[in-house]
Amino acid sequence: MMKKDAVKKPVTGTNPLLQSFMVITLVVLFAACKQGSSTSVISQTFEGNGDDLERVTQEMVAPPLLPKHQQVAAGGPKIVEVTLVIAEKKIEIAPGDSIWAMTFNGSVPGPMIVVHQDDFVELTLKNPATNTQIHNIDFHAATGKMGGGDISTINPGQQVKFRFRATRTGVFVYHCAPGGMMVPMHVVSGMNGAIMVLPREGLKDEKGNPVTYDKAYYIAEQDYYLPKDADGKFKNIATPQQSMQEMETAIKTLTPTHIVFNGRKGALIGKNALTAKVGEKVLFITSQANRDTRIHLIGGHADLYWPGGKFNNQPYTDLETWSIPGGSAAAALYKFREPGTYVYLNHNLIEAFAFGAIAQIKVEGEWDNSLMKQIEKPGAIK
Ligand SMILES: [Cu+2]
Repeated sequence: MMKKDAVKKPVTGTNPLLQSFMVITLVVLFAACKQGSSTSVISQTFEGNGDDLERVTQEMVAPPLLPKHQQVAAGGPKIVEVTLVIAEKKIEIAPGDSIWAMTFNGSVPGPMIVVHQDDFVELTLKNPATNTQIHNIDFHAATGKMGGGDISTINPGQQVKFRFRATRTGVFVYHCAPGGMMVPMHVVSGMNGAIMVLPREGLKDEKGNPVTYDKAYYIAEQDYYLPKDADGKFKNIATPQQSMQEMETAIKTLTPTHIVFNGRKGALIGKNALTAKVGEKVLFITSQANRDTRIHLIGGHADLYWPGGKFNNQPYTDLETWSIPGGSAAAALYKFREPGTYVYLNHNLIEAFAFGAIAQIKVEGEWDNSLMKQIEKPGAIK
């Protein structure tokens, strides 16, 4: 009898130690399920090449806007058809200062692409005969073949098409990588952009609960290296070929002549400022394809910041400044709580104010004294 009881006790779960262990195990398992799939990224396997999936076309739009998209995926994985047309064009990046920009779709940065995890991106890349350079595209979101760079190199007058499965969630840089010194020169001539791969069930906050954004903006920091003449003045460069030849010396200084947001100084300032309303949750996606930066929202924060811009990690909260290593993108979500003009900048303040890595967000709404109240206006010392 005694022996039977001794055996039974642990099985019936009356042992308090065992009970605690089981409860902890269940809580951990539940938390793991809430944060996403319980399959490790290392153990993921993939089947099929997507040939039979439903197709949708995504119309590209110029940054800071994002293409029309759903935050929570409807239905199963799809093939998302995207076309990027390469344009070599002379653009003014600050009053009087120009560069022969290398661009995807004519903008610096190139357009944001938005898909969901397990969708396929089917890219048609066109290099019109009016261009002078060989180009291609390397997607940091893709797996193999140099991110697509090895199978997308095209001469002027050619086009190419390839497809990759978006297996990992997050925001990822894409850029031209035609080989050798042309890689950095095309990237610092503006030939970069980003893709956002959303989890199929949408974003989750730090507690694992669903969170949505009311609007999203894509801001890219761009470093430029304009060649100078013997007097230190920026050279007037006649052709894209000359630009590539002259820029090699300029980039080796590792000292940018311009650091701007969205292609040119003042692109997101004044009448071009971004807008939001009090109570709106705004997703800020920021990329830097070449150089480290650090982003700060003056008068605000990142309520949620995904380390490295990768959505399957638990977001950090309450950030004052968030870093973006060169060659990556970051995502931060902020709910505006007070009206006014906010400044979104590179918090190397020299790079922001002296060079141009600075944007504004104009926020409309009612002032809330519960967060800040002016007690006394500036006046003479009493
Ligand atoms: Cu290129």
